[in-house]
Amino acid sequence: MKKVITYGTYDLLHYGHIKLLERAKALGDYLIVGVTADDFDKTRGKINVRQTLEERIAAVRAVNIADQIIVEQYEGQKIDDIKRYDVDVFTVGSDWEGVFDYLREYCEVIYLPRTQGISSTDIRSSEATFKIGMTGYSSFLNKFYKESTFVNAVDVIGLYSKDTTKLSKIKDELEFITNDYDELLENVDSVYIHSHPSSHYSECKKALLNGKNVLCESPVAMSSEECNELLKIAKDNGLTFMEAIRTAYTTAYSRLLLLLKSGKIGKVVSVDATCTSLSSGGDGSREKLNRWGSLEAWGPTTLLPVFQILGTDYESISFFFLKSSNGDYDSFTKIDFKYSFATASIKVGNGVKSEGELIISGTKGYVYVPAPWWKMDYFEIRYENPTDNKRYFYQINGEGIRYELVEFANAIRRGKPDFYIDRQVTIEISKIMHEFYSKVK
Ligand code: C2G
Repeated sequence: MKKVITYGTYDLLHYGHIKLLERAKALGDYLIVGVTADDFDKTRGKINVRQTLEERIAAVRAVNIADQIIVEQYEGQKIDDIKRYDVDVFTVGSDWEGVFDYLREYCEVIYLPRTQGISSTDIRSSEATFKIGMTGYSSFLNKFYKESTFVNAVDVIGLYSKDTTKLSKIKDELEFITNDYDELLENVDSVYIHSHPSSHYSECKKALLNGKNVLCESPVAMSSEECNELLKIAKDNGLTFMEAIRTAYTTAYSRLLLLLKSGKIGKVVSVDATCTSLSSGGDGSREKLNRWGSLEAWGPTTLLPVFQILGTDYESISFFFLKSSNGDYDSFTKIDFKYSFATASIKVGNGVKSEGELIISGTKGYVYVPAPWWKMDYFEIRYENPTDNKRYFYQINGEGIRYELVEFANAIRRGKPDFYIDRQVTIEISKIMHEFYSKVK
């Protein structure tokens, strides 16, 4: 029996895929199809895959050409599979011409002509593309715009800003720039808000009341009342309202949460998160409009693991903060939480430097995430006996912004909130902002 193997993502299965499978089958008597796992696709840069692995396997199975379906999970697996299944022929479309010649050492390699005129990318791009307008002035928007070019379903076309001095990189890329928020809203269907935190609530509210989907940097509001109001407007109008803490959308961070919930380090008794920089938030300029307090700049990022791991039912909270030399904002803040079963501490600085690590302590071991943990691609689970230590690595591109945008587009398309950040966490972050800044200001 002549065995043939081929691999693919097979997203949104189309006739180009089917013709490939038919010709692959005709090369022998038994066809094995390797469908790529979600993580594997993300690792190799395919972040726009619309369907889950289960859906893609079901679609391949439904066309009844494959004799066996396996999952491709890691780099180099093809060699293992060819040996494991005693394969005679590896085949793939001609768009991969030459890439798999190294497999000739193990089996025959045949590249089949790719079917012209159809691709999953074309299908995805032909569907709704969301027109996004950005708000803000930080140089971070240059990065956000660049990241958006990797995401099929979104077009960042406009910017509302009162100060574009730091945005020269994207001025020529955008269809329009305006200092009139109404004009921005008239020309887009979604907004990404990265203005000063004190403007988030008003900008979110206006966008939502104008029927726009909103992706807003955290904190989305500076009080739980304002936050609840925004959530209600979004719900009542069937709009997507998503909090942009990009850490939440990285593979490493979401896998870390799953490992913790599965008891890998026993009961979590402490979460310690530190984020500092010397000029984060509004480009570090100090005039009133742009200066960001340490908690405004880094609070949401550090509070995310605290609330997602320990919950929001802490018994007590205490603040320590230092003001900047000119006295008008918090340059360093430490917040301690006491739970009935655990403790947590965040340290944030804007104008203060420290080691930006995340340490999660447990009754069986602990998690160590090195700086800059908030754009993690690597973490360790450490135990009493170092030989039991485990290391995890998940490729990340662009700090997680593109994955956040993919989830935003998916949430709009699905018509229901993303499941990465629980609404209670969003509300609690806004509440902490109010409690803290009513003390500081
Ligand atoms: N294909 C084709 N014609 C098209 C589109 C795709 O012949 N119009 C072929 C591809 O060449 C590939 C298979 O269909 O052999 C699946 O394509 P994709 O789902 O796009 O996955 P891809 O990542 O290209 O698969 O490691 C090998 C890769 O996984 C190959």
